[in-house]
Amino acid sequence: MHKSGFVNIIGFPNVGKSTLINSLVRENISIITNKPQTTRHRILGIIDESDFQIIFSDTPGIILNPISFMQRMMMQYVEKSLEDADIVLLVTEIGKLNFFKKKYFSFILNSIQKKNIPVIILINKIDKMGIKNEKLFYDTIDDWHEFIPHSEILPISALKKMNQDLLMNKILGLLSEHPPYYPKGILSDKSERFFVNEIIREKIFFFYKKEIPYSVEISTEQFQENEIFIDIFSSIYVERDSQKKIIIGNQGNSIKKLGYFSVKRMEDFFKKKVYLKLNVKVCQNWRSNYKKLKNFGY
Ligand SMILES: Nc1nc2c(ncn2[C@@H]2O[C@H](COP(=O)(O)OP(=O)(O)OP(=O)(O)O)[C@@H](O)[C@H]2O)c(=O)[nH]1
Ligand SMILES: [Mg+2]
Repeated sequence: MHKSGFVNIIGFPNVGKSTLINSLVRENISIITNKPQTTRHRILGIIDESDFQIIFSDTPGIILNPISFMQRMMMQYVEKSLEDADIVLLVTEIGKLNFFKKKYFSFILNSIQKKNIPVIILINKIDKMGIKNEKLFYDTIDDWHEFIPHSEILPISALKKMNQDLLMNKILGLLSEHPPYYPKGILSDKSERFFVNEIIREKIFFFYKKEIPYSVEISTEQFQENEIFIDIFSSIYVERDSQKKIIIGNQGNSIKKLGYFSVKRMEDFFKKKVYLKLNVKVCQNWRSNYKKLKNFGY
């Protein structure tokens, strides 16, 4: 008997969806930052054993009022992942369910429940729980039970891998018999260039402030690999000339630092020496330009 299925992770921004997928597949396939709206794509992370294959999906955090074209595309990934899920993992944090959250969750859950897709509600970041918010934690669980009676609720810590075995057992219990959807041994659906782009973007989130990380998109024009090293050429697109100056920094110091730390992370990820050339280009209003977004792989 072989089990297989799509387990799709959804939730509001910054709740720990990417941390969870990385922890479940035991590889850093999705970038993590402490800022909201880090993930912009749907990223598959696949694990398999001889008797099962689970295809997890990380998705962008739910934006209630998407403004730019990019945000709308991001929300399309969320919608799509609600359509093809065999199981939904709804990630949330400790906190009361206010009117707006309830309204939006009802909307999502209606569509899932109509299709009889099982949902597991994951209350994440319980490692942060102290005596002070213990009451809030129990209130949160009560809120969810009241909101969705008989729902499956599991407190977890994606960061500390708390209750991960329990979660895996629940998932395996819910999965149906099915041959593998993907050849065994494939970690993700994304290309090497995608991971390069994401690593650079992660470092930009880390080193640059305010709107810069949100105004940036990366395109890797060259990825040439041989036995010993990988030669990479990537362009950083920003929306304005002033942002280009900030990315480069005084005497190129900022971009040098960005390059240095990106290479370190890439060498760790690809397990090979990396040579990286970075280039900064201005592409006005790319976030609201459908054609440009398509070129960027949205
Ligand atoms: N203490 C604690 N922090 C966590 C946990 N899971 C995630 N975080 C932190 O929460 C922040 C957001 O994590 P992400 O995994 O990027 O969150 P996300 O839901 O993917 O965010 P978006 O991609 O923006 O929607 C990071 O600073 C993580 O380190 C957890 O279990 N415990
Ligand atoms: Mg994320």
